[in-house]
Amino acid sequence: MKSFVDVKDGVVPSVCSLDCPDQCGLLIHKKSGKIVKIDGDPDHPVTQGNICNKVRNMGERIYDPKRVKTPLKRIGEKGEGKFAPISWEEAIRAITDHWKKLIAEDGPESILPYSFYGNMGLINAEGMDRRFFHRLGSSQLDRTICSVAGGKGYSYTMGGSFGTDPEEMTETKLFIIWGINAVSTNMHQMTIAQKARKNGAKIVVIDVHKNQTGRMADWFIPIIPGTDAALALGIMHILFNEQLVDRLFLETYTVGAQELEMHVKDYTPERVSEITGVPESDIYKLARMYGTTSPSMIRIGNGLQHHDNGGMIVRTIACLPALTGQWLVKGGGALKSNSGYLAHNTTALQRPDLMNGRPRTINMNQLGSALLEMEKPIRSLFVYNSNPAVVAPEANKVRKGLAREDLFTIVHDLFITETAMYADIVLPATSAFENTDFYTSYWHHYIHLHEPVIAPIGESKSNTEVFRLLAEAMGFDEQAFKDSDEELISQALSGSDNPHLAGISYEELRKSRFMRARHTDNLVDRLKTPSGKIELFSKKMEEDGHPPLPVHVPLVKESDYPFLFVPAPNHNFLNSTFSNNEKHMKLEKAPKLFMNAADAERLGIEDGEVVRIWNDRGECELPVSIGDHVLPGVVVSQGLWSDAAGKKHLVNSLTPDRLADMGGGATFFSGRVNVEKTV
Ligand SMILES: Nc1nc2c(c(=O)[nH]1)N[C@H]1C(S)=C(S)[C@@H](COP(=O)(O)OP(=O)(O)OC[C@H]3O[C@@H](n4cnc5c(=O)[nH]c(N)nc54)[C@H](O)[C@@H]3O)O[C@H]1N2
Ligand SMILES: Nc1nc2c(c(=O)[nH]1)N[C@H]1C(S)=C(S)[C@@H](COP(=O)(O)OP(=O)(O)OC[C@H]3O[C@@H](n4cnc5c(=O)[nH]c(N)nc54)[C@H](O)[C@@H]3O)O[C@H]1N2
Ligand code: SF4
Ligand SMILES: [Mo]
Repeated sequence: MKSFVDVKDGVVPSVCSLDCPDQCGLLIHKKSGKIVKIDGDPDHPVTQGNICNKVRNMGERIYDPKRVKTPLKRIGEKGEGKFAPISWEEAIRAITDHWKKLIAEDGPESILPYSFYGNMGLINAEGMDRRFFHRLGSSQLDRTICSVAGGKGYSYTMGGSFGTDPEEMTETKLFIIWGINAVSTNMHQMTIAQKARKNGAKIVVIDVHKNQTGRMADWFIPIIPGTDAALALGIMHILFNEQLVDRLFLETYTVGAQELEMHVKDYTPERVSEITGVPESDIYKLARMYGTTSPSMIRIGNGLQHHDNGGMIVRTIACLPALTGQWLVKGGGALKSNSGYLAHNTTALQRPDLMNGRPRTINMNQLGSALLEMEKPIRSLFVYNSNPAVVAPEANKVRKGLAREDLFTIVHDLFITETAMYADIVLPATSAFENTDFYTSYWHHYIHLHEPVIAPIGESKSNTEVFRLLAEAMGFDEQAFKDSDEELISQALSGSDNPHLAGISYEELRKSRFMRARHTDNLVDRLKTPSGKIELFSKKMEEDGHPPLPVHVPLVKESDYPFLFVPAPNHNFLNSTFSNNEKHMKLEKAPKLFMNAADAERLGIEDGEVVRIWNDRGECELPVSIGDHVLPGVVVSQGLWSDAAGKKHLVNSLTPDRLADMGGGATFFSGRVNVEKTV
C-alpha cells in the first residue's frame, strides 16, 4: 500500500494527537505534498466531522517558520535563547558523554526525565522513552499534573476509569456539567448534550466561572471554589430525606448506603448553602431535579480536582449516580474518564523489567523544589512533550532551577519553548502528523492507528527515534531498543488482560484505522473495587489515611490574601501549545482576569484596566474583565499565555506546588492572591 506521505494530492486519514478527550478523527487535505486543510472525518462515529478551531488551524503550527529544524547547542546565557546548529551525531554524543560522566560521579538518579502529553500517541508519549529511562535507572517522574487526584478519587468509589458511554448520551435527559468548560475542552460533549436538548434534555452547569459553557446552560449554578463535595453531600441529604433514592440498587450494587444515609444528615441544605454559596432553594431544586429525572449524567471535569481536596470532591460526586440507580439506565451515570476501556498492555510497552533496583520518584508538580532543594541533586533534565517553565506550578521556582548553571538540560520539542530557552541542547521533534502511533481516547470508546501523513520537517525526529539513538549511544543492546514503531504498537495491543480490547490488533487497525472497545453491559464487570461493588463507604480509603465516607474538607487557607485564584485553560490554546502561534493568539485576542463587579468597585478598578495580581510566590499583570461571571472573592484567568518578550502573563508564578489530597495531584486552583491597580 502506498504510504500517506507519498500521496502528493489528495485526502488522507489522521487523528488528533492533542491532550483532549474528544480525540477527533481527521482528514488531511494535501496539495503538492503539503497539508493545505485539516477537516474532521465525517465517518468517525462520535466526532462526526466536527473539529475545533485550534486544529483546523494546526497547519499554521506545522509549517510555522519558527519550528526547530536541526539540533542546537546553547551559545549564550541560560534563558537567553542563543543557540547554534549542530548535527544529530554531535548532539547525541554531547548528551550521552555528559550522562556517562554524571552516572560515574553521582549515579543515574542524577538524571531526571520530564514529560507529559504534548502528543498523546502512546508509543511516543509513554513507550520507548519509558523503556529508556527504566534501563538508565534515572530518577523516575510521577506524572501527576493533570488528572491523578480525581482519577484516584473516582476509583475509590467506582473501582476504575469506567463511565457512561458518550454514544448513549443521546438518550440522556439531564446533563450536569460539573467543573468542566466543555465548550472549550470537550466540544463534542456539548454537541451531544445540545442534540439531546432538542428531545427535552436539560443542561445544568456547576462552575466557579460563567464561561462559554455556563452561558450555554439551561441553568448555571455558581459555586465557591473547592466546595463541590459539600454540594454533592447536600444533594444526597435531600435524596435520602425525600425518598428519592433507589433502595434496590443501593442494596444490590453498593456498600455503605446505611452509613452514608446517617452521615449526610449533617449536611443540611442550610449548612451546605453557607459552605458553597449556593442558595438553599437551589440546592433543593437541583436535588429534586436529579432525583426525578432519568437518564441523568454527570460530566465530572478536571477543574474539580486541581484543588487541595480534589480527590475527595470527585470521590464524592461519583457516589451520586448510585443513589439514584442511574448506572443501570442507558445514557445515565457519570463520566470522569473512560480510559479503562482502552487500557493496553503497559508492561509490554514500557518494560519496567528493564529497571535495575528502585530509583527515586519525583513528583512533576514539584519540579522547582526538585531542582533547587534535593540533597542528592538532579544534575541533568531531559524534557519532552511538555513545557514545564509555563505549565508547572510555582513557576518562579521552576525558572530558578532551570537557570542553574550546573544543570545540563536537554529539550526535545518542535519549538524553542520557554523551557527550551534554558536548554543546553535542543532537539527538533516531529509533529504527530509525521509519526506512526496509536491513540486511545479517555472519553469515547475508540482506538486509532496513525500513520505519518507528511515527511519529517527539517531534521526533526520522533520521540521513539530519539530514544533509540540515545539507547544505542549508551550501549544498551537489548532488543527492546531495536523494536520498530509497528512492533511497539503490536506489543502494546497483545497479551493484555483487558477484555474490552479483545479483537483489536495492529493488523486489524491497519485495515479499519479506528476500532471500538468491546462492550459488556454488565455493570459488575466494571466495578473493580475491593468489594466488587460501588463503595459509598470505603475501607481502602481508611487504610490509605482518608475518611471512609465522602466529606467536605475546606481548602488550605494558605494566606489572608482576599481572592481565590483559578487560572484555567482557554479556548484557542491547548495548555501552552498554540500560545506561540500568531493565528491562535489572534483568535484568543488577549489574556483576561475575570472579577466580580462588587470587588472591582471596592478596589476602584475599571473594566479593561491592567491590574497587578500577586502573592508570596510571584506576580503577574492582566487586563480585567468585570461582571457577574465570578462570585465576589474569586478571580479567574484563562490560558497559559507566554511570558516571552517581557510580558507579565505567567499565571503559574502564582500557583502553589502543594499536593492535592490524593495521588500527589496538582492544586493549581487553590491559591490565594491579592489584586491591585498597577499605578
Ligand atoms: N481548548 C482547550 N481544550 C483543552 C485544554 C486546553 O488548554 N484548551 N486542555 C486539555 C487538558 S490537558 C485538560 S486536563 C482538559 C481540562 O479541561 P476541563 O476538564 O474543562 O478542566 P479545566 O479547564 O481545568 O477546568 C474546568 C472548569 O472548572 C472550573 N472550576 C475550577 N475550580 C472549580 C471548583 O472548585 N468547582 C467547580 N464546580 N468548578 C471549578 C473552571 O472555572 C473551569 O470552567 O481540557 C483539555 N482540552
Ligand atoms: N495554571 C494552570 N496550569 C496548568 C493547567 C491549568 O489548568 N492551569 N493545566 C495543567 C494540565 S491539566 C496539564 S495536562 C499540563 C499540560 O502541560 P504540558 O504537557 O506541558 O502541555 P503543553 O503546554 O501543551 O506542552 C506540550 C509540549 O509538547 C510539545 N510536543 C508536542 N508534540 C511533541 C512530540 O511529539 N514530541 C516532543 N518531544 N514534544 C512534543 C509541544 O510543542 C509543547 O511544547 O498543564 C498543567 N498546567
Ligand atoms: S483538540 Fe480536541 S476538539 Fe480539537 S480536533 Fe483535537 S480532539 Fe478534536
Ligand atoms: Mo490535563
